[in-house]
Amino acid sequence: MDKNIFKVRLEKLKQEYQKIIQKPNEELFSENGIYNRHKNPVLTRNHIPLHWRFDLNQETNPFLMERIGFNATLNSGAIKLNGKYLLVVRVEGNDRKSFFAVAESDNGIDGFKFWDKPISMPQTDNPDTNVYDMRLTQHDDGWIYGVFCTERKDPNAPDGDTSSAEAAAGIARTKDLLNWKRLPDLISTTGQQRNVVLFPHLVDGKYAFYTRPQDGFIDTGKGGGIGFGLSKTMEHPEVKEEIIVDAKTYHTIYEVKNGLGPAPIKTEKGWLQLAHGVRNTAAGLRYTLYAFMTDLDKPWIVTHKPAGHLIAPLKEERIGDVSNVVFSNGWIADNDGKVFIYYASSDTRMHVATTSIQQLVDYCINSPEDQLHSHLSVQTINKLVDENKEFMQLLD
Ligand code: M1P
Repeated sequence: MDKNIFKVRLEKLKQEYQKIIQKPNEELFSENGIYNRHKNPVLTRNHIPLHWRFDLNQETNPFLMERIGFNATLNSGAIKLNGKYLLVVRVEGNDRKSFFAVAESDNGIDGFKFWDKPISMPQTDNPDTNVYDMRLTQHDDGWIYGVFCTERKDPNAPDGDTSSAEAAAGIARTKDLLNWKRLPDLISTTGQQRNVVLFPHLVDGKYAFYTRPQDGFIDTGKGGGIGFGLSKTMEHPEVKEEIIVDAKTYHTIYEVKNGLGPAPIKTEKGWLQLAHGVRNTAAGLRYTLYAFMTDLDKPWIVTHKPAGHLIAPLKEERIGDVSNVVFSNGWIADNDGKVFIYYASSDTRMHVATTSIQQLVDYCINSPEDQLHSHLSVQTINKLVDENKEFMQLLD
């Protein structure tokens, strides 16, 4: 055995890791003028710290082999705290278990580095098998809430069915993303829940949740749509009634299902909302992101909703563990109105797109709605063509 193998590998691994976390990012030209993608992913599995992966003791690991492997860094909650851009990342191990870990950057577009250890999430009486997709909400009550999906084996699965699962909304709160207090899972009467998001203000003196009721683990069945319901407390969270804010709809990008992304951003003109929509294709489910606005005082009423997707998987984003997917559960609005949209591609890696509140509001208010029929789409295009007649010389 080459005695130097440990030393040589250590140097190489350190160099590669530094290259990854120091790689500068670059804003790309925006064809649509709504947001700018950035050249490099902000987080990949290569950003996982070496001390999470390798036993660094030469005596017990003479080949410096990876002892714990990581598969993906995806669907991340986001928040700005003490001037730092923080992502609560869904990290997935090679063992398929996901968990949460915080990654921090000074500027929000590059230099993301994981904190020393992943989050040790306290358990309820019914331990989570898997947890993922945390939405962060800085609530008026002073707590930062993390609402996430907790998944457990379906207790009613027939013998031999080792796949059926139940999804519910797990809840924990913190002040610093380091110390978390677990609260009971959200009780709702509408089946399984994923993509649950806490609204930052009380509504009628109650905590308000965006929900996504569904009959099964994958299929929404008769359920589906982005829902909204109220709970008297967070200590015993229970939504007794859910109204549908944004329903899944035939022949749209959210025909099969949809779900809210991050907690909404407040603007003078209403709440900016980001969601994912899912449709079925011969190549499998296609996940895209869309934006809409809800009323300032009644955040369960949609006021503006452009047709189609805002962000769809493009180029290398289209390929990964679950291909043809973009998913977002985190964005950050800076005080100057700049917005950082954090999105994962194909359940594999994290990206950022930057824009502004002004641009997103303009997009939501002034982009045409989906008229749900091809001939009406053509009418909409032709209206723009006619209105553009007097400006056509601009294209010469
Ligand atoms: O694989 C795509 C996404 O599938 C699920 O989304 P939804 O809840 O809408 O079905 C989630 O498991 C999500 O994590 C994943 O990115």
